[in-house]
Amino acid sequence: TYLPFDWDEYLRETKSIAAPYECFKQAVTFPQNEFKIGMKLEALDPRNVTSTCIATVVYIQGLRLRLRLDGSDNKNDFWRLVDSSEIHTIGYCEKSGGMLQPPLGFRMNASSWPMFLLKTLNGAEMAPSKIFQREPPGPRTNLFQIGQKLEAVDKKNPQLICCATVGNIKQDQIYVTFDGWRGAFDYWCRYDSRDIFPCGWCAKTGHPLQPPGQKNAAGNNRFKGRTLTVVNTSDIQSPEADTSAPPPPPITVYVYKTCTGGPLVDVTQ
Ligand code: MLY
Repeated sequence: TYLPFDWDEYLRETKSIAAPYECFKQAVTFPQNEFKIGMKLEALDPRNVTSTCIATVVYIQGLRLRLRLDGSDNKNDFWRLVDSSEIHTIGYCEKSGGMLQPPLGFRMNASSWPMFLLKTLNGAEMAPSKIFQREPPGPRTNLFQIGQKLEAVDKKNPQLICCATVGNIKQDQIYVTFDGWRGAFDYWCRYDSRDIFPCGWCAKTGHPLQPPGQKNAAGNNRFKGRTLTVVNTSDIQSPEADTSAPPPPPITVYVYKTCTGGPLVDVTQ
């Protein structure tokens, strides 16, 4: 069974507060997710947002859909909420005077697109319009404050939603920092991004939440100490050590913040 992350305990431990619900462009009453794997719909090509393409639902997680553009490869899947404004029922594009486009990186010759389109839609299960949800309105201004906690999509691993903190604010942008990670995944986004959620959103919508990582600078991690890596275990010698044996693999040790380490400990790790 899946134990949801204990936000209350974590907020207490880190002496921090959760960003209030009003900060987010997310539904207050949760819509149902009635999409099914295999259903087809229209989606904007995330790599070329002026194009509307055919997409297939390849996976479902809580209120999110994992989508793959028809005619594209499986390396460019992306995720959308069931109440995203970027997905529509098939026929929507044409009704609004547009034309379905091949995805960026279409596997075949562009001239085969019309035939490909016919074939991909022939006999397909099209997502019915009643299961698409209206996008929530969202706040009119940036209400976030530095230090507030939230849940955020890791854009480099977009299947993951993780514990995060507002690290900075600039006009209508917030800087999302991932708790317990060193900064490689952090990003700026608009306050009304659909990739950020209030604490507890994952648990309530049936989506897994990644707990904080264990590599930590700011002390906002449940282990309270820094994570340090022993960099050179071969320097650890006892009189009876067998010098011909291969060195043991590196290990991770948890050290209290007050500990300054020693020559074997690389505090920059
Ligand atoms: N194992 C991968 C994924 C890291 C995910 C980081 N997120 C949760 C902020 C890596 O180390 O690159």
